[in-house]
Amino acid sequence: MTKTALITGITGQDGYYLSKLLLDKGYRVVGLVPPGRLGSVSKLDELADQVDICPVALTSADELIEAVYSLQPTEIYNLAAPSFVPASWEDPLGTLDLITGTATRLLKATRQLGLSTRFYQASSSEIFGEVLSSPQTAQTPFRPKNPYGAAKLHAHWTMVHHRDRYGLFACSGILFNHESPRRPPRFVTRKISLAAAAIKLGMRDRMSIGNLDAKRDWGFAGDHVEAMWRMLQADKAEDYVIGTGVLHTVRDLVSAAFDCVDLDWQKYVEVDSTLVRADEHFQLVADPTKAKENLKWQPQVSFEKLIDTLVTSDLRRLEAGKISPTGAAS
Ligand code: F7E
Repeated sequence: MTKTALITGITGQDGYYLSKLLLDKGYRVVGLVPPGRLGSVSKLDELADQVDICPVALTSADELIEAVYSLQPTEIYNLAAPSFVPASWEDPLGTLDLITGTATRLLKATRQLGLSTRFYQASSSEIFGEVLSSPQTAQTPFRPKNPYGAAKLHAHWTMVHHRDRYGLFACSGILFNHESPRRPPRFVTRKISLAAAAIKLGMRDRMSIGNLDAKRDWGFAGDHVEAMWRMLQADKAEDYVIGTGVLHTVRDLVSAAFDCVDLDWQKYVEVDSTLVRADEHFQLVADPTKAKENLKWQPQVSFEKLIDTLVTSDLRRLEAGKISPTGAAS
């Protein structure tokens, strides 16, 4: 029988890669998209015609119950979230409602309908926040430092409570940074790859950056969505941290990107102190041992290959006039 996967946040980066993976595996893929955002379905490019779209207000418990009941999904992937961390300070309540509210409403719908649907909650390394030890596992204490991390943590606990109390097959993937050419350019990887490509092509002459010493565990989004799917195929519902286990600085990232276009980054990059985030001295890096052992999951794309893919993609899109040198689609 054909499996049905229901995805919130389908038009984002992870929604694209997850849809592709599930379609390749023969799933029927259904995206729950708020009626006011149906235009964003075109972001799925060639997949837009292969998935079904169900217009649903994620803020409406009734609409979600109706959608889950009529679709009877085998699996639900709850990916919807405003994902740019600094923006969560501007709208903490909206962030909380979209992240925690959607998770809670979907979990409640699954539980009330008594379905055997397996549930994936997209969690984030931001729930670890100000860590006291590195690397992090699913047992590391959570000390989020921003409204985004706090909302993701609330959604995580809500999922755990539903699993413990009602026996739902539900789990969290605590994902570290994962990137691709589909990442919007306000995130640091695409910001840098786009600038390196635009400067190489003579379309820009400078780039401003925040903290060059900030460190992250950067992987490829296509690898990380594979882990989401594997979590829902396991015998037991458990939470996993998903990351490469390798830390790099933003300076490494800048240097790797400019190396790809044979430019000396120090001539083009300037630090803008207004872009430096407060309190970012901690090291968020995954210990993916459990995912490797239980799920046989391994990241396939190295940091260097990832950066090369981003820069090459931005060079091509700029040359083809598909994006502007500062990032907006044209
Ligand atoms: O920042 C530093 C910045 O904005 C990465 C989201 O997917 O991953 C993502 O969140 C690092 C930070 O992503 C600039 O301070 C320096 O240390 O690309 P980002 P993020 O905030 O880590 C987590 C796991 C999520 O869950 C989120 O949804 O880079 N950084 N200079 C800068 N970052 C930006 N954006 N711009 C700069 O100029």
